[in-house]
Amino acid sequence: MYTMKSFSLIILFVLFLFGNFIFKPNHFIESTFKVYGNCEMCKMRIEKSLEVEGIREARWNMTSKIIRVNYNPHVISLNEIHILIAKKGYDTEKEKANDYIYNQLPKCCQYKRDGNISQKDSIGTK
Ligand SMILES: [Cu+2]
Repeated sequence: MYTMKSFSLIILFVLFLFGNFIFKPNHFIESTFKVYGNCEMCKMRIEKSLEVEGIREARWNMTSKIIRVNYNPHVISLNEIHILIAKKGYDTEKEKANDYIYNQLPKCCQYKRDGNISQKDSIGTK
């Protein structure tokens, strides 16, 4: 049964090499966190910012300010998701949007920022 054994070993080795690749597409998890915004337009911008590879669905609730993101952590990290949103001018509970981008939002979309998050550096282009 020597050949059978080597065959099994080869199969195991191939699974080890490509397993991550093969199983990637179905590995989705869900995360919820706070994103600051006001209206339907904000909702559109926030959700559109997450139309990228690795994210299956993103739904922001205008009332609760909570976003629910269904994503593949092998493709995109939660941190990257926060950054994508902040780059569109919206503070999340972890990332603060760049002031310049925030100020370019329509007045009605300029949500209250005071005390939203204890801040480090803001995200986005100057
Ligand atoms: Cu808005």
